[in-house]
Parts: sequence; structure tokens; C-alpha cells
Amino acid sequence: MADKWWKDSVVYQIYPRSFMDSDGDGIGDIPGILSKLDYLKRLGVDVIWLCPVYESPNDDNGYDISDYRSILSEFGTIADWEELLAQIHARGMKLIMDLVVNHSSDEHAWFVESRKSKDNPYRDYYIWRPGADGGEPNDWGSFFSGSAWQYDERTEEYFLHLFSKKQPDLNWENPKLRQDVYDMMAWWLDKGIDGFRMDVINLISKNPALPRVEQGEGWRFGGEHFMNGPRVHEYLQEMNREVLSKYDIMTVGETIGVTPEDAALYVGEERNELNMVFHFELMDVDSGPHGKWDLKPWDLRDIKRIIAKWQTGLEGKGWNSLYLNNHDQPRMLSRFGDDRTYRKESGKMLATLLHTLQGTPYIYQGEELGMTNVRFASIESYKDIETLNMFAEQLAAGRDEADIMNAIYAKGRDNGRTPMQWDGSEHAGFTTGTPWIAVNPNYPDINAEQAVNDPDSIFHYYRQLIALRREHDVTGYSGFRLIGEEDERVFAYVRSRGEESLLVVLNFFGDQAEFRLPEEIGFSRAERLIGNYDPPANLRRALLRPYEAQVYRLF
Ligand code: TEU
Repeated sequence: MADKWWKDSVVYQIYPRSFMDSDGDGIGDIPGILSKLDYLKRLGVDVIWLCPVYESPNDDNGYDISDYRSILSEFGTIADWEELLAQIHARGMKLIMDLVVNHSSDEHAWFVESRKSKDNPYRDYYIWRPGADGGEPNDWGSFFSGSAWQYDERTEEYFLHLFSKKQPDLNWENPKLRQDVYDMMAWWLDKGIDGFRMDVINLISKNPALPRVEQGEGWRFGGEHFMNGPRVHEYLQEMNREVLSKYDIMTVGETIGVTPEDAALYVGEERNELNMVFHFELMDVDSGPHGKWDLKPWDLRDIKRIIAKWQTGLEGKGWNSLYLNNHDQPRMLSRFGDDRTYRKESGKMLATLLHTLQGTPYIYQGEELGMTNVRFASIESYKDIETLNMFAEQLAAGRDEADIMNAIYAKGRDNGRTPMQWDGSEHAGFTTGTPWIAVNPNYPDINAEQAVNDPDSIFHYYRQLIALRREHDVTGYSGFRLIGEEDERVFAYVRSRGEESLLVVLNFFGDQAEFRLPEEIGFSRAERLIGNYDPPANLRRALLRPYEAQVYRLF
């Protein structure tokens, strides 16, 4: 077993709005989560990551927080939350909370004060600038379309918002703000939580000069001036010293635009910053030069190269986080597998990948059921601010509506936000009311009740993978050696532990594929540990079946 509990753990991510509604208002809530803890225990996960449940006007579904120390009434009360923590702990699981401190809501008391006057004590909690040449202070665009600056008439200045205009960026240059954040973190940690997932934490330090990206008209991605900014490591080391180091917890930072070299600075064991980061390189493999809405087919060789780079890049330096989807991404099965003909096979194949690499796997709610993307007929059914803003912007710019809808079907964040499919009853058993976003119409076929009753389901395969990790000490393997780097159809790799090794063979497509184990990989005995077809293929030379995944132990 590993030296730290979070290395041996499997994390399950809950997006509370879409998980389980207990009171019929169509919005998932904390009592709903409580009613499903036994389901999660049965799945076998160790840690639950709860997306934001704090007070929020919900411009970005809770990622715009107006009070860091209270629970949104739609989700329940602080007493419900205390009960949730107690019940999670009673089942031997742990709870990590989402920490969103790159920005707050514009309805947070700090911002309400900050915008009042230039000499308000909270003015410097946010990033205010006068206009330049009669317009915005610079040419940075928001992640959610348009300018990253909003003019405020009261003081005739602009404030920075990298996300929506209801999400003003906090000013980490201000030591008072930092201390308030640390106090708030300690307040939650003292309640007994087991760590934090930190939202866009590598964006907290901006180049204080706030330079333009280019000259000329238009909004541009200003990442070079705020991704891994000048003081980010100083801030995280301070946070670690002041707060994190005092507790036995895990931390995972969401970090946009990091390479393994950057990541080593955040998660290096000697650096005293974070335990893990989420990188975005795999999330960009099917994006063209114009960003995420510019669709491009992925190439398995890119996926292999990126995974190999992270596996070897952090070897001996830091710990990986392993994910293929979350609340911001399309469903992995629709994106990297086949959500029609080979749903079960491809869902299991992708799971096999995530659970046999070095790092901690993160399961996003519904992934264990093989939930898929959704295609709503009209934009009216979509709720996500990023999607809606992009639609309006690109339509105005003249892009064909059908073309925009196709981009939303492939990449929109609401793909991952349709309600959990619990059973075949109306609204998939998620709510007795009207769900805040429509349920995926495939729920009669894809739901938890069906999966739990089917011994061959994706759900039971996840249980086996999680059990295997524990019983067979999968985290105990080290090294990562890619087999057949240029093979466009099969992803195979070997990891080792002393004299034995773990061989993983994955067919990434719905056709048969040939696999040959190179002669130099010697073994006298092979034991199949897990796989999605029986009996497993012949090891030395196999014709793999559609989306076949096999894991062997070689002696
Ligand atoms: O996301 C950060 C982020 O920039 C992207 O994932 C973003 O959602 C988008 O897909 C980029 O095209 C985090 C949260 O996970 C997300 O839900 C929030 O909306 C965002 O930060 C702001 O808090």
C-alpha cells in the first residue's frame, strides 16, 4: 500500500444539482445524496468530491459563491451537510469539498462593498482598473465569451472577470484577502472534511501589469498573463504552511494549460503545495485551432503520447490524477468510446485504462452506469452559461445554427449535467417534480437499477476494478512502458513491480485489431486479472474483439 491514503483511493465526483432530488423541486440536494450513500459504498469508492453546495445566485451553477460558509437552501441546511459528512465517515469514506477562490460571486459581501467606492476597505479584494483609450483596460476575453472586463458606473472603473460577469476575480495580491480565504478553509477543515478540489487554482496570480495580448480589435485568450502566474507558487506554499499542512487531507488543483513540468512544481513532494492536479491535455485532443467548439476527430496516438508523457513525466516526482470526464466535459463514453453498438464494451475498456495507470482515478457520477451525451432538439433546453453565451456569440458572428448545435452535442457541458439515471420510472427516478434540466431520454435502458441487477454491467465492472486496485495493490506498480507507440488502434502498456509486471491491452475501436506482444517482453506465466471478454485473447498474438480490454499479470 502507498504511503498516503489518497494514492490508494478512488474518488467519486458528485454534481449535486443533478444527483438526487429528495423534495420534488427538481433540483438535486443533500438529503438526496444521503439516500444514495449505500449505493456509493457498494460501488466501492473511497472519497466523495462534492461540487459547490454553498450559497450562490447560480449564474454558473454554484461556481459563483456569495457566502463561503453557508449551504444553498435549494441543497439543504448546514445540519443536512453535517449529517452528510457524518454518514460518509460512518461508512468509512471521505469527503472533499470544492474550493472556488479564483473568483467569488458579485453578490458576495466582499464585492458588494468593493464596488461601493474606490476607498472602500474591500476595494482591493478584487481587480479594478480604469479604462484605456475609452475602452476596456486590455484585450483579454472571458472563458464564457466577450470581454473579461465589466464597467461599473458607480466608480467609473472596470473589474476583471475571467469567467462570467457575475464571477469577479479575487485579488490574491492582497494579503488580507488571502488570510480571509485561509480562515474560511480552516473553518471547513475543522468541521472534519478530508480535503479540497481547488477550482482553476493556477489562475490566481495575474501578471500585475495586466498586459494586452496583441494590438488591434477583439478579445483574446490572455492565458500567458494569468496561467501559472508570477506568484502562484508563493501563494500555494503560504496556503500550505498556514492551513493545509495542519491536517491529514488530500488536495487536487484544477489547472488549465499545465505541462508535466509545470505540474511537478505544484505536486512535487518536496514543494509543499498540492497533492495532485487535473491537467487538460486529454480534453484538448479533439479541438481544432479555434478552441473547444472547433471539432476535430481525436487520434489514438495523441492520447497515448499524452498519457505516456504524464506517466513518465511525474514518475518519482508527483502523483497523477486520472479522469476522462467531469461536469465540464462531454461523457467519456460518447467521446472516446461507442455509445450505441458497443456501449458496455467501450465503457469497460475506458474504465480499464483509468484504473490501471499510476495515479488516483476520478469517477464522474453516471460514468459507472455508462451514461451518454444528450442531444436536445433546441437551444432552449440547454442551461449552461458557457454554452448559451457561445451560441449567441457564434450565431451573431454568422456561424450556421446546425453547425453550432453539433458542436454543443459534442462538447457542451450540459452533456455531463443531465440528471443521474436511477431507474426506469419518470424522470429516471431523479425527482418527483420537473427536473431543472431534462433527463436523457435513454434512461429506460441506462439506469442504476438495471445496472445493479445485471452482473455483466459497467457498474459491476467498476466494482471489480476498484476491488482489484485494493486487493492486488495496483498502485504498487511503477514505470510506464508503451507498446506499439504508432499503433493507431490498440493502446497497450506495461508497468512493473519487482520481478512481475502488469500488462494492459486495449482495443480503442469497434473493429477487430491485431495485437502482438514484442518478443523482448518475457514471462514464464501470465494470469488474467480482469477483462471485458471471456476467455481472454491469446497473449503473444491476438485478434482483439471490438473494444476488448484485458489486464494480465506477468511473472
Ligand atoms: O472550470 C474551469 C474551466 O475553465 C473549464 O473547464 C470551463 O468550464 C470551460 O469548459 C472551458 O471551456 C472550472 C469549473 O470546473 C467550472 O464548472 C466553472 O464554470 C469554472 O471553473 C469557473 O468557476
